[in-house]
Parts: sequence; structure tokens; C-alpha cells
Amino acid sequence: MVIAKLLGVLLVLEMTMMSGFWFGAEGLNMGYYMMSCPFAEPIVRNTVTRALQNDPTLAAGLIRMHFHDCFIEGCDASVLLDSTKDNTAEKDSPANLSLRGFEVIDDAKEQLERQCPGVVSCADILAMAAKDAVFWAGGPVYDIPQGRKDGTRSKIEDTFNLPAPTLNASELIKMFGQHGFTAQEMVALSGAHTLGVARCSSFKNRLSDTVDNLDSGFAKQLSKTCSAGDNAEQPFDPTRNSFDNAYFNALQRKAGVLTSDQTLFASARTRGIVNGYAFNQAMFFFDFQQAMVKMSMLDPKEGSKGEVRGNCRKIN
Ligand code: HEM
Ligand SMILES: *[C@@H]1O[C@H](CO)[C@@H](O)[C@H](O)[C@H]1NC(C)=O
Ligand SMILES: CC(=O)N[C@H]1CO[C@H](CO)[C@@H](O)[C@@H]1O
Repeated sequence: MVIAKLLGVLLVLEMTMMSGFWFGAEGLNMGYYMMSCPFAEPIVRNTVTRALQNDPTLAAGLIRMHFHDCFIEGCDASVLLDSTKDNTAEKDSPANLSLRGFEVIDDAKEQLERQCPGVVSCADILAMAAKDAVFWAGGPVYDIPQGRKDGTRSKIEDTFNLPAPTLNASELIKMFGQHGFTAQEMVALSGAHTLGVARCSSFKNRLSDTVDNLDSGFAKQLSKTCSAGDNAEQPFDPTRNSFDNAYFNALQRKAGVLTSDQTLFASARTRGIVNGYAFNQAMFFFDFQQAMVKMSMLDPKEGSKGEVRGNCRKIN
């Protein structure tokens, strides 16, 4: 088992080296900023570390923002664009207003523009920041290839492509399948809910639904949270700032917060995967980092298909 995993890691490493680092003409690759901005990675990492020391809850914000970015129009920083007088951007979609961490990206961008103007894309900064946040919170360390360019489209109506918290396992498998993910990768990625919170408006549907596989004690907890209003926050698991497998243990206790969380344990198609991750955190970490690398490479806009924004909130 262990040897097989190790071989797997070596193989992946070798493949990324071959495809990117050494022959790196087209496509994303590991050494993308080696010549043009060698300190890009440490600058982002230091910025993220400083921000998270101040506010550990922002780790969740950065990871979620990267997910929303990649699922709409590919990983092209479309999620970072502000609305203008003729365009309402993704970030102003009412249901998605709880995205957090924009200032961290702005801060990293400002420093990078001083060091190497016009070189490091906002999409790459966001992907690096999400990776640094995972590690900072205690999750796996991994490397992501770079070379994404920033897009110019960000439209509120595109956010219907995000999964809704009321989806069941088959719908989630289908939706993630459309982006090329297996059911196992979808469950691993959902494990990002080991960090952060959901607001009452995202789960109150469950309080009136009697067939929703909800532990009765936990149902009382959710009702109590909701008694403080739609924006009241409920942590996904008891350790909201630690990247661990407590989320999967919560699903086993029927104490998942969203319908889309609990369905992963309720459905026979994904229950085994949940049990595996609840039992073996190392396996969750391994699958999570692989799935995050894959997610970070969704439809990148390479070369002349995009630009490097000077300000992550505005197209050039
Ligand atoms: C499987 C489908 C998914 C659904 C339906 C979903 C839905 C949601 C919802 C409704 C919230 C709470 C928003 C709020 O009430 O303010 C949330 C939070 C969050 N999501 Fe997901 N999500 C999914 C997958 C993912 C993935 C793939 C990631 C990252 C890899 C992710 C990362 C997060 C994080 C970290 C938070 C907490 C944010 C915070 O505390 O600020 N989610 N998600
Ligand atoms: C999941 O949702 C779809 C669409 O609402 C429905 O057709 C299907 O029966 C549901 N599956 C389960 C297992 O509940
Ligand atoms: C995950 C989520 O809540 N997505 C919503 C974002 O906003 C749009 C528009 O209001 C909704 O259609 C999505 O369901």
C-alpha cells in the first residue's frame, strides 16, 4: 500500500517535471516564474502567512475563492473582478456574497507589481494563496504549476454553474463529472469543508426536511444557530481552523452542515469514500492535494488568451 502510494508520488513528480519544467513550452509549468519573478512564490506565501496570523478564518476564504474561480470560466481570476457600471460581476451574486480574502490577494499583487511589474497573474496568485492556506491550516503541502492568465469576463449569471448546497450525491457526481472529476475526487474536494463556516441561509432548508439524515442533537444545534438569523454562522466541523479529517467524522455522526455534505455519507455511491477518509487522514490528504492540483488546472487561459492584470479587481 505505502509503496504503491510512494510510487504514485514519484510518477506524478516525474510527469510534472517532464511535461512542464524541462520541456515547458506550452501549458502550465512548475518553473514558470523562475526567470521572470523568482520570488513570486515566497512573496505570496509570506503575505498569506501574515494575513492568516491576523485572522486564521481567512484560510477557508482563500480556498473557497479559488474553487469558485476555477468552476466558472476556468481558473482565470474572474472571481476577483469588481462590478462596473455596465457589468455585475460574479462576486456580487447575492448567494455568493460570503466570499472572503480579496484583500490578501490585493496585498500580494501590490508587492509583486513592485518586484516584477506585469508578470504574475492574479489567477496564479489565487492558486498559490489557496495552496499556502491549506498548508498553513495543517493540510498537505503540494506544488501547483503556474502560467495561468487572467480573463476579462465575470458575469453574475455564470454563477449558476456553482453547485448548490441542496444537491444530492448523484447531482454532485454529475456536476463535478462535467469538470472531469471522479466521485472520489469530488468527495476529497468537499473535504475542504474541514475549514470554515456556512451561514444559516445555506442550510435552513434542512430544518424542515424530515428525510434528511440529520442527527437530532445536531438538528437542535443548527436551529439554535439559525435563531440568530440568516447570516449566523455554523462551523462545518468542531475544528473550523484546522485542516484535518474531522469533517468526515462529522458526516459519519450525521452532523454534516449542508445537504450536499450529508448526502456524501447517505449515498451508497460515496459512503465508502467518506468512511475511508474518516479512518485514514493521510489518504484524504493525498487525494485532496491531487484533486486540488487538477482543479487548479481547469481551463486555464494561457499565452495570448488572457492578460496579466495590474490590479486584480479590474481588467487592464
Ligand atoms: C461539493 C459541492 C460544494 C457545495 C455545494 C459547496 C457549498 C458551500 C456553501 C453553501 C458554503 C457556505 C457559504 C455560506 O453560507 O456563507 C461553503 C463554504 C465553503 N466552501 Fe464549499 N461547496 C462545495 C465544494 C467546495 C469545494 C470543492 C471547496 C474547495 C476546494 C469548498 C470550499 C469551501 C470553504 C473553505 C468554505 C468555508 C468558507 C468560509 O468559511 O468563508 N467548497 N461551500
Ligand atoms: C437526486 O436529485 C435528483 C434531481 O432532483 C433526483 O431525480 C434523484 O432522484 C435524487 N437522487 C436521490 C438518491 O435522492
Ligand atoms: C453556491 C451558491 O450559493 N451559488 C449561487 C450563487 O449565486 C447564484 C445567483 O444568485 C445562484 O444561482 C447560485 O446557486
